[in-house]
Amino acid sequence: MTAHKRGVFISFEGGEGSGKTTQTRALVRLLQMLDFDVLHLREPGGTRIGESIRDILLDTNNTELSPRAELLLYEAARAQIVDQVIAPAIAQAKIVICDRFCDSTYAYQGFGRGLSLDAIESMNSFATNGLMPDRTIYLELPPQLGLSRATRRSSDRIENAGDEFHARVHEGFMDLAAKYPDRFRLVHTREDKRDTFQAILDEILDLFWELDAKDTSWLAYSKAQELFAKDGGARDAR
Ligand code: Z5A
Repeated sequence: MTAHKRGVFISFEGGEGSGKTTQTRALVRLLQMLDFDVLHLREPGGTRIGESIRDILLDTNNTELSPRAELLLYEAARAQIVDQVIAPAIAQAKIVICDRFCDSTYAYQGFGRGLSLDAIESMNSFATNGLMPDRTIYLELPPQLGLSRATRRSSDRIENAGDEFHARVHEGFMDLAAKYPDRFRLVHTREDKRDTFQAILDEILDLFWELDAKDTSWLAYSKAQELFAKDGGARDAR
């Protein structure tokens, strides 16, 4: 394994169909090829309890779920994954790649559902125990385009929330990009998945310099080409 002293936590955010799954899989695979100890997680989920909460949250039958109950369920799943998986992994100097984290709550429950942003920020901080990603990659894509990609498969409760809801969510993410420019990096989703991947690598390289990982050859564009050439992407490590 590549030696480093502390873990790195990177989250991915974006609307539906923005390519988070595609890009996180490729990144995890690249880091594994370079011998890093990597965990690939998703929110809500990533633990047995979190996956049960996920089922409740995404179940299209749960139309009566109130916005505040929805918020509390996302935060409960988050507290569980932080305590059970993320905090111990960071302490063991692992690399954690998480598909969504508390910024999704700010955008979906705050801007989307209209719940108090102050309340959400303090609940996020309670659920995470103050553990925030070192870097967040926001894959920006116009909501309509992302939804049309995502709903090619069967859609879930949040995807069904309507165009105006998803436009507000997009606005929420843009608000975060303006508020936290150091952590929250906007990457425009390109037509070519490999170009998007390269843009992501450009936004996270400095984190690996800090780990004393001297071999930066992994940034070579040819590596990204190679990754996407195999199986059209990378295997699911979650
Ligand atoms: N949620 C919330 O409300 N509050 C919270 O606090 C949290 C979450 C944490 C979780 O759903 C839901 O919970 C989510 C937010 C809400 N809302 N919804 N719905 P999820 O985890 O099941 O789904 P998702 O996070 O929205 O992801 P997704 O729909 O699966 O999409 P994705 O992972 O971003 O994209 P993808 O699967 O990689 O790509 C989608 C398709 O596009 C696929 O066919 C790809 O091959 C294709 N693709 C990818 N990149 C490209 C490019 N560059 N060009 C063309 N086509 C592409």
